[in-house]
Amino acid sequence: TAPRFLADYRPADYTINTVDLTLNLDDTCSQVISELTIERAGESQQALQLNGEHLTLVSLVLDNQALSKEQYQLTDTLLIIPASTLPKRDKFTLIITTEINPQENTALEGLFKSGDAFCTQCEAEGFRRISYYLDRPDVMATFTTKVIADKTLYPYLLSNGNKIESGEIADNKHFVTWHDPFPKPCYLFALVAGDFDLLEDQFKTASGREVSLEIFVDKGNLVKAEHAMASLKKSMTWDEETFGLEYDLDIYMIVAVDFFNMGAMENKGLNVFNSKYVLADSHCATDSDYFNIEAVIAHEYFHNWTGNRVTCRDWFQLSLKEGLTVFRDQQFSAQMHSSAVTRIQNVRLLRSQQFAEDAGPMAHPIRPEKVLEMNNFYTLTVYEKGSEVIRMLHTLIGVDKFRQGMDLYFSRFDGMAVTCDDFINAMSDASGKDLSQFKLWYSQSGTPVIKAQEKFDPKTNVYTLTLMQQSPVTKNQQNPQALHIPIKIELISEDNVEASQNQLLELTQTEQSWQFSGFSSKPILAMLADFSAPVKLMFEQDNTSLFTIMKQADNRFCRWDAGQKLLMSYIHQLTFDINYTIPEELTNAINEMLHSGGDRAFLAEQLSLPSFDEAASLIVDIDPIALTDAIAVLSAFIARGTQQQLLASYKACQQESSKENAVANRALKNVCLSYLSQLPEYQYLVTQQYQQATNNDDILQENMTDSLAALTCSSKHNLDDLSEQLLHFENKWQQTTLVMDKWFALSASVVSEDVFTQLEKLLEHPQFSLKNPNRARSLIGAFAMNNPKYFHCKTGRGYQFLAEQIAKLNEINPQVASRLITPLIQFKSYAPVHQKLMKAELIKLQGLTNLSNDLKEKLDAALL
Ligand code: BAL
Ligand code: ZN
Repeated sequence: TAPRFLADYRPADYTINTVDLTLNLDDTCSQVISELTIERAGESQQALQLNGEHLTLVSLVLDNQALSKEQYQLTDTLLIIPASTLPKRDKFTLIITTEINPQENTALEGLFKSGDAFCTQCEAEGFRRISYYLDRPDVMATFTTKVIADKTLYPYLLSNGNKIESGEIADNKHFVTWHDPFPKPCYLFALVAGDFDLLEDQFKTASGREVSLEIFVDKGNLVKAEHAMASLKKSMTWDEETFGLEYDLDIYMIVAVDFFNMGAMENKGLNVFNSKYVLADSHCATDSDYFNIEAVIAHEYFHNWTGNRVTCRDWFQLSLKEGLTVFRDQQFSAQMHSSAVTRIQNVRLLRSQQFAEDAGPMAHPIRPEKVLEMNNFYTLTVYEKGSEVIRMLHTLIGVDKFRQGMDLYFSRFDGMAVTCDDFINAMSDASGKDLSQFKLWYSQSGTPVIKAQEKFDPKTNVYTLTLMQQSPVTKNQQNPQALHIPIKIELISEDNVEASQNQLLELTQTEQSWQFSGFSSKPILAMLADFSAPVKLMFEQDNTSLFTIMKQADNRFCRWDAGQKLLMSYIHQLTFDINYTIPEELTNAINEMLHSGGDRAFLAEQLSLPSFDEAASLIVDIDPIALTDAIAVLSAFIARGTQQQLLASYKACQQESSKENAVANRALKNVCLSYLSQLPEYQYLVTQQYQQATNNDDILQENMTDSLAALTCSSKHNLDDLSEQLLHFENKWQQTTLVMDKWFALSASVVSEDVFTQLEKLLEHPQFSLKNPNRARSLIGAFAMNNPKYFHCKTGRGYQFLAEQIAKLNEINPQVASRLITPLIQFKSYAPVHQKLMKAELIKLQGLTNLSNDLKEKLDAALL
């Protein structure tokens, strides 16, 4: 297959107005009858070319006439009906009957079996595995779907829209017919059939309409759906209050399934979710699971307007709906929780993963220009950087104008498939702001670097700040232009707090200066308040200034960031010289922070060291072993120098019983534990916490966050109790799939040479299967992402293990294989010995027979 280009977009020659689907479900041979009303939109000599893959065509009927094989052509990917076969009329009907094999569909695109249930995943291009269709988002049709299946095995038959008919038929079968009144692209089609427990609730919209809310989960899991239901109702209220957006159907359904490539999918009225983002109770889910469930429920709900009511013209525009919807879910989470902590976590993800992607071989603008496999572009760049771009817009025009822009966007484009430019134009028209330069964020890739220089003239008391910007030059981007970048700064006046200033600077040129007065001495600059732009900052600041920012900046993000910068500078030093003497001013400052207390969730973030990936994204020619050692040495230094305070904080958090602060208390407590667990004299705390949280006589005291935190300490430091704890945990949770995922991840993250023997055993574990994406990710992904010391070990064994699993997954599930290859294709960031070993594995993979497009695209880019 050849790549597709944004520049080649042209509207479809035909549109489809209505789709009448009948699906007769069977494990190995489901029959799909699709009756389409089609209308010619282009020239009459154009053939009708419908996409279709892995389908068995049974029959084709055009305007009531069966077509013979001579009247059409079939390829592996297309059904072509030439103009000579088509009627001269502009409108005609086509009835296509196909057969598919859901059981064999391990790629989990189209119709597949997840355990005992049937379900679908059509975004981006999965509908073509269900029936021949114009599988592109700008073809929008009204769907009526009749689902037929065995009534004992599949009591629930679900699809999009409202239920209009149901009944029983011969052979113990029944059917339900659904009608979705909103025209939609086929990527939003969904079908689920199975036997579930159902959690029901109601929501009354602002205009007074009653909506039924239904969450379907595996039998026995009803209680675990309550948090998801509460999150859904919060999301519905938030979107009404924040953007005036109401839900539009009479029913909103969510189904949780165990086999799913993505986190969740926003199909109209029938979201299908990875069970990981639905099921929770405090015994089996951590605080971050709770947070993520709420965020993903919100994200999919928000898509009903940003994605479904207004959708994408073509897949290059994916960030139109994803960047915007991530921004919306981030704003929602920030309001539901601590805004500073939420923002810090957004930024951690961006800096650790998206910056690496943007510096690697698959770097692409948030609106890509060339795509071989669309599934490869559900990326951190399109989602997270895409959200940062929307956030910058929000910063530049302000909250009120942003809302007016959203209103205008919906009034212009409701029911349409549009482009990123359409969105920006609505924002520009509503706000009066010229956003023409801002649009470059959509077409340039790479993380821009901002250099800052400052000057203070003691004679005039004028402070001058000069900013320079440079976006990366790459093979695909020879001549990047200056971007329009909002830079929020804070100038801290140490001697006169009144004189401190907060400013929003609009950097639009390659180099630009601003002058500020009103200071009696040089102010201290805190850059990028709230992380106002997704950029890398090059600005040398001495430790004294960083300590001042940590203590005095208004903006909590700046306080946190100054601390991280300081910690990063020590990590950097230690990578060159592991015996570098870390100054005690660091432990003094941490002792002081712990002593003075304050917001514990924020303190937990301040105390958390930059992760391996965050640190790696700031280093060139990474020596991964030196980097893991440097982080470990810094961590142990902090532990030794602050142990009394850590212990006091640990105990204070443990004793605090207030339910409101429980999450923040656990966050701080577990950061303290992770430091203390490095010192032998405190390792009893890990044992104690594990016991209390996992093996308590009072089951109400058991808590997964605490249990997992203790186990993580054991696994990270390979403590004596580790194997006993892992065995206990495994026995306790063997029936609970999502917790077993955590067990596999922990087992793969053990920092010990023995991990390779363990990995082989884990692959043979009766509960392990590469066919389940969560399982594959929990073992292979956790090893490659969370165990840098052994993934990057000098023998190359870690790289080899990953490549071997990817080779197997290439046959089973190319999407999962393609996600997991990420750390290997970023080989150019590493020191030459590692590069060589990683590259050798990539070359082997490139030689696979049956290499999927998903892997091919990434391997070709990496090895170019
Ligand atoms: N549209 C794919 C899943 C998501 O972003 O919500
Ligand atoms: Zn999304």
